[in-house]
Amino acid sequence: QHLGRYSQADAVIVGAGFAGMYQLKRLREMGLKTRVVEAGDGVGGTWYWNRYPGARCDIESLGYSYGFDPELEQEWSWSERYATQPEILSYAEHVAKRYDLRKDITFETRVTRAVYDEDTSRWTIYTDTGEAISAKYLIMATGCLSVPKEPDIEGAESFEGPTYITGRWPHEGVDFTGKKVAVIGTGSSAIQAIPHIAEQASQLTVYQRTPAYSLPAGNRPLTNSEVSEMKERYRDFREEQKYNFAGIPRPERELEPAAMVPPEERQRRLEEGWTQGLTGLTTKFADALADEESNAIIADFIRERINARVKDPELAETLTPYSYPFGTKRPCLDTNFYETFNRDNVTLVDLRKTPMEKVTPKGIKTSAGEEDFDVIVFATGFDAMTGALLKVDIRGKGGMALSDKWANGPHTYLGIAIAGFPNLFTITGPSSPSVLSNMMVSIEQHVDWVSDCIGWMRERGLETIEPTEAAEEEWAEHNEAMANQTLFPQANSWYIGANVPGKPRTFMAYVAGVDVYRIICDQVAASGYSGFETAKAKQRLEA
Ligand code: NA7
Repeated sequence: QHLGRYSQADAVIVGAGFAGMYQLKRLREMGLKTRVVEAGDGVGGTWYWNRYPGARCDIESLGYSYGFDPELEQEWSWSERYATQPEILSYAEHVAKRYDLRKDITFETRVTRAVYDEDTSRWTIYTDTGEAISAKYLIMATGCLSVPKEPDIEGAESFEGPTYITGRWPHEGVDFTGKKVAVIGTGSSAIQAIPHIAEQASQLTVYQRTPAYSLPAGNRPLTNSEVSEMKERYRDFREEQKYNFAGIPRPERELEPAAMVPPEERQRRLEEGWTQGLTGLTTKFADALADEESNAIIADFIRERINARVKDPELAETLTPYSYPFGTKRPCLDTNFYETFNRDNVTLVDLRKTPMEKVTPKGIKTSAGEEDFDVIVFATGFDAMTGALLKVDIRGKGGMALSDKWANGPHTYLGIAIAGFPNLFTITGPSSPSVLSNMMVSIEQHVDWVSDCIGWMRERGLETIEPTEAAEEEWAEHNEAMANQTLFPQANSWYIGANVPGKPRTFMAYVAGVDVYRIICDQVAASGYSGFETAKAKQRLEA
């Protein structure tokens, strides 16, 4: 029995990041009474929480924005090739204001539990502020990389000085001046933060377990003419984004496998790809992420360049990745990451050679000994894809817990819906291609698809929709088969759950591309939502 506040809505959306905000706009326009519940005290999701120094988007700013409103894209101007976290956050705030979204968002409130009632075909959504909301639709817009991984290092709690997690950075910032700082991790977040921390700290020690493949971002201010040219062709560009493999239309993907490309042309393409951002190099050969030899051509090219950026050859070698193919862990873009190790106040600890033993009250102990620090920064990543969904105790038909259903890994249909959990939708859920793409493109595609599905149900007086077990099984098999055609399963990545101790290992992203995926989703809708079962409101019609 719930004794707190009780309210009703047509739809509840969890999360006010870019997914939740657009979903709210769509459902409200369709006439649904919609409530968004958000843990933070502002909108922006990822860009609200990740305020560490140097935080920036790795997708070019002109493409990392909503495409749903031609007026919005005309009135907003990005200032740099890659936008900083503060600029993206102010874009999110601008959007919230422009469409008056805040009035339907409840901030500083966390959804703890959501229970489906088969008799009423409704969800009851419970919050940590004691509210229960009854809703027909529950939409999880909780993000793919939103729950930081719990520090999985012995003694992490025992450190006496301040500790910070990149994904939960204090809003007031952190002053490292004169401090002896440790950073644990060398993923995207660490690679962005380290050059900034090194400039302030008296001494910085970086603990590296697996070296990353990082390319120079080549960030720079955008010129007025670049911005206005994009504004002139934005409508075409949005279409290109939709029907592109990663939602990143430039550079276009080359069609030949590396073996068919003569050496000189290979070299030319590699030099070109080097400056073209996240997808620059993987688009240069059709089989870059599928063939070991093709991939090795790219990996060797990057290794040489990493070596050229670090003065001490031994240090350069320690920073160079060998243990997994390029692109099978998320590649990084950096500004002065490798050069930072040329500074006198920066030290690298190779945890492969001297493994981490524990965090102590004074510092960090590896097999080589203990070092004292004033501050420790955990840049240790996220419980990706499933973390935020499983943090909420979601109960479907027959009281089934989502955590039980997913005990051996997440199964969904299209990454959008889950058998046994009617009228629950997951924006960019597991086994959708989202994390391998420009998130904005994937978010809009999912939100549009879910909104259209709800609209279709309403037109037909349908009360519930859920995927069949068979459709879900088939999608899982298709996903696995596609992933196994690539090199992705070779890396211990967060795509596969390998970064969280004890997490089931299954490849959690659809690798065939957002373009192919969009076509599949559209076909499912056009065929009357094949793979889904729907039901009318029987009891109420009979009554
Ligand atoms: P990532 O990419 O998961 O990076 C986390 C880093 O922390 C990575 O280098 C890990 O090494 C390291 N790590 C994690 N746990 C430990 C422990 N226990 N000991 C030592 N080192 C550890 O997270 P980010 O936040 O950088 O980036 C996440 C995504 O955000 C990124 O992919 C983009 O999509 C944006 P490992 O590789 O596991 O050996």
